[in-house]
Amino acid sequence: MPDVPLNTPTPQKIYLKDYTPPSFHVDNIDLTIQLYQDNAKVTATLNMTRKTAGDLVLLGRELQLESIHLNGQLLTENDYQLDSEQLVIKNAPDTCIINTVVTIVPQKNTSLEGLYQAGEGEDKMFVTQCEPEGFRKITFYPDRPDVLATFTTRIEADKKFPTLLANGNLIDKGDLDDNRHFAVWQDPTKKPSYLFACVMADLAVLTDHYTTIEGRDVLLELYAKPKNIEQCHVGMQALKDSMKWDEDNYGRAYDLDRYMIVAVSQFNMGAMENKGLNIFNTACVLSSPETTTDRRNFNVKAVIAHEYFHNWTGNRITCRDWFQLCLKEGFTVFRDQSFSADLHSPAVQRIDDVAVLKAHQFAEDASPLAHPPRPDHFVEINNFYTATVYEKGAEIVRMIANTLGKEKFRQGTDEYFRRYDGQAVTVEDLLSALSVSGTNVEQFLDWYTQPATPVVSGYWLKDDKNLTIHLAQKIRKVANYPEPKNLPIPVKTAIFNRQTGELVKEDLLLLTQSEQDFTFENLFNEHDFEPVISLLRDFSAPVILQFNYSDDDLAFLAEHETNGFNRWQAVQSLVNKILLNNQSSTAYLTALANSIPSLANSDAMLASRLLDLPSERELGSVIQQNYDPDFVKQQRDKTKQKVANHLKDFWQTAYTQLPIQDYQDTAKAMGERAWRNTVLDMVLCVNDGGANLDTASQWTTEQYHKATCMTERYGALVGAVQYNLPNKAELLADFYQRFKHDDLVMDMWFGVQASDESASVADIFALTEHGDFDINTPNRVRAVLGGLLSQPTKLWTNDGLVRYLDMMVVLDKRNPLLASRLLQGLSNWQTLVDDKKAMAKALLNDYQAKFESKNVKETLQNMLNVE
Ligand code: B3K
Ligand code: ZN
Repeated sequence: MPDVPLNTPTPQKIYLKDYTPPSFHVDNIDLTIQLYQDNAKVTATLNMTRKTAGDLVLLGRELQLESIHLNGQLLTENDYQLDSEQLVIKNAPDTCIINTVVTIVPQKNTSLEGLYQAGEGEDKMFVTQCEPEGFRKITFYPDRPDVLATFTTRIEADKKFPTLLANGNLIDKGDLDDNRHFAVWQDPTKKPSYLFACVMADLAVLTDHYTTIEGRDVLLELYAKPKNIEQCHVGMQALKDSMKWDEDNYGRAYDLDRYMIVAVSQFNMGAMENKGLNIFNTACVLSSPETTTDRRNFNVKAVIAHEYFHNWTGNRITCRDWFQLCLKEGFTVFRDQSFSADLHSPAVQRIDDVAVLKAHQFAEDASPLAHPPRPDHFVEINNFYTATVYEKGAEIVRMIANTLGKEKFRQGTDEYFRRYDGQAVTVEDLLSALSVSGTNVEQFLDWYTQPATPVVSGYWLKDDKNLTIHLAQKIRKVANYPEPKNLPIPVKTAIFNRQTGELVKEDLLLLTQSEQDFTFENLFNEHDFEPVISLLRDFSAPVILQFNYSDDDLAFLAEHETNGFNRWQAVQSLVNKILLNNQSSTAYLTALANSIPSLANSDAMLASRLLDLPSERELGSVIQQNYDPDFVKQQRDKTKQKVANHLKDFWQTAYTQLPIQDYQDTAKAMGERAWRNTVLDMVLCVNDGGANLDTASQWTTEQYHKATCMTERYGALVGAVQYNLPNKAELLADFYQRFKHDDLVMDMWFGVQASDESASVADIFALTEHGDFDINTPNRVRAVLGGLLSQPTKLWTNDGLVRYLDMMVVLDKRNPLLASRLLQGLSNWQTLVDDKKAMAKALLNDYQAKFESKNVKETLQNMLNVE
C-alpha cells in the first residue's frame, strides 16, 4: 500500500440536512490507467467549471500522489491541503484543468472496492467496483453522485490480459512496447463516477444482438472465464428479455451501441450496473442445469434484469446524494420483481419477495439497526445497502403503483423520465413526477423518512345490511427519530361467503388515520351470509397485520382464497400460531390436508410454498423478547414432523408419481422439481419408528444419482445431509469429486455442510481450514458463515459467537464491507433470553476494541446503541 498522509480525520456522521451542491462540475475526464506487475499508474485530466463559491475539492483515498497540475502549472504542497480523504485547492479559478498522476496498488487491494485484483495465477484479473465511493480509490475526483461527466478511458496492460474494457464505445486500440497493448473507450453519456468501470483480464466472450424499439442495433457481450462461457446463455437470454420488457412496460429503450457484462468470482455483492459495462458476481450470472439450482437460475434472470433496469432508474436518472439511494434501488427492485412475476407465477413471486422482506427487512426494522428507507445520517454509506433501502424501498413504489393503477402509474413514470433524464435527483422529485396524473402520491414521502414496521390491527362487525371493517395503525417510536406519523396504508381486501366459498367483494381500503372504519353498505341486503374477510391481499403494504382471524377463517382462506399470495399467508398465519404462540396444530394440519393434494396437481410450485415453514432465523427475528433458539427449534421440528406424519401416505404415493423428467427451464417444470424436493423432504421426515427410512433413503440416493439437473441432485444431497442418512459422507464425497472445479457448486458443498444440523460449531469452522476455503472470496465466506447464521442454536453460544467474531476481526482488516454486512447478522442479540443476551452483550462489547474499519465500527456501535 502506498504511503498515506498521517493526519487522518475521525470518521464523521454525515447528515442529509447538510447537503450542499458541489462548487465545481466536471465537464469531462480523460483517464489513463497503466497496469503494471506490482502497481498501476493513473493519470486523470479533469475539465472543471465553477458552479458556486467554495473550494475545489477532490476526494481521494489510499492514493500515492505523484504530481498535480492546475491549468498547466505544477502545484507544490503549499498550493493545496491533502489528508487521507481529500485534496483541497482554495481560491481556484472558475475554469480549471486539473491533471493528476497517482500510483495505486490493485494487487494488494483486498477490500474489493476501487480497482482490485480478483483471483490468482491463471485466473488473475483486474476489475473495479466504484459504487458508492470506490472511484476515489482510483484517482482524485469529486466522487459524489451529483457530479456528472463524460469519460474517456485509456487502459494499458500486458498482453496476458487481452480483454481491456471500460464504459461506452471502443474508439481505439493497439500495441505498445514490451508486449503491452492499449484500448481507448469513450462513454458519450454523462455519468457520476460511481458508474465508472474497467476490466483487464483474459476472458472468453459470448455475443448476441438486440434491436431496440427505436431501431438501434446493440451488441451484447457476456464475458467469463473460458471454462464458464457455456454457462452464460441463460444470462444472455435474460438480458434480451429485460430489454424487451422495459420497452413494453416503461417505454424505455437502451441508449448505447454496446452492452457488456463481465463475470467475476470475487465480488462483494450480486452485481453492479456500471454504464454499459455491468460487473457481476459469477453467482448472479452463470447458470446451467447441471450446476445451478432453479432458485439460483431464477435469481440470475432477476439480477440481470435489475442491473439492466438501472440504466434508466439509476444511471440516466441518478441520485443527488447517497441518502437518496432508495430512489434508484427501491424503484429498480420493484421493476425487477415485476419482470420476474411476468416470467413465471405472480403469486409465487410475491410469496418469495414477501418472505425475503419479512425475514430481512422486518427483522432489520425491529433491531437496533432500524433506519428509514431514506436515512438522514450515516458514517459509512456502504452500511446502508440494506433490506430497508432495497426491499422496503420497493414496497413503497409498489404501494404507489397500486394506488395510482396501471395507467396513471405509467403516466407518472413517463413524466419522471421526461423531466429528470440526465439529472441527479431526490425522492421528492420522483413523487412529484408520479403525481402528474392528478392523484397526489406525495403523502407517501413519510414512508421514506420514517423507520419501523407499522402494526395494523383490526376487527369486523356486521348488522343486517352492512359490514364494517375497523382498522388501526401503530408505529413503534425508534430512538433518535421523531414521534412517528400515521402513514397511508393501502389494504387490499376481499370478502368471501363462508357457506358457498364464493368471492363476494374486492376493494382497496386506504388507511390514513390512526383508526378508521370502512363500511360496505347494503352488502347483506339481498341475502344474508357469514362473511370471511381477507386482508392485505398480495401483501398490499409492508405492515404487520394483527386481525382477529379464527383458525376456521384461516383454514377457509387456505382452501378458498383466489389470491395465491393470501392462501399462502393464511397457512403461514396458522403455522405461526403454533410456532410462536404454542397453539394446537389441528387447524393447520386440516388446512394442509384439504388444500395440498388438489393444489399439487394444479400448481405444484404454490403447493410446495404452502408447506414452507419459516426458518429458525426468521422465527427468531419476529420474537421481540426472551427469544430462546432451542425452544424455537424444538417447536419447528415438532411441527414439521407432525405435517410429515399426518399426510404420510400421501407423501409416499406422491413421490412415486413424480418421475424424473428431462430438464426444462419452464415455470411448470420448475414447479414440479420444487414439489418433488418438498415431498422427498416430507418422506424423509416421517417418523414411524424406522419402517419408512429404508425407502426414503433409497429414493434419496436414487434421486441423487439419476438427477438430470442440480435442483434434483442438490435436493437429494440436502436431504441426505439433513436427515443424516448412512450414505451422507459418500454422497458428499461424490458431489465434491463431480464438481470440485466449479466454484459456485463448491460454495453449495460448503454451505450444505455448514448448515448440517449434526455439525458442531467446531465442525463448521473446520470447513474454513479446508484447502478449498478462501477468505478472499466472499461467496465462499458467506457459504460457511451463512450456515452458522441459519442455525441460531449454535450461533448464540459462547463458542459460536467467539469464532464468528474472530472471523469478523480477520475480515475487518481485509474486507470491511463484507465484515460489516456479516456482523449485521447478529443484530437481534437484544431479543435473546437473559443468559444468552448477557453473554452476547459482553462479547460484542469486548470485541469493539478489536475492530478498525469505520464500516464495522458504525455497525457495532449501532447494534450496541452506543452514541
Ligand atoms: N448498485 C449496486 C450495489 C452497490 C453496493 C455497494 N456496496 C448493485 C445493485 O443494487 O444493483
Ligand atoms: Zn440496484
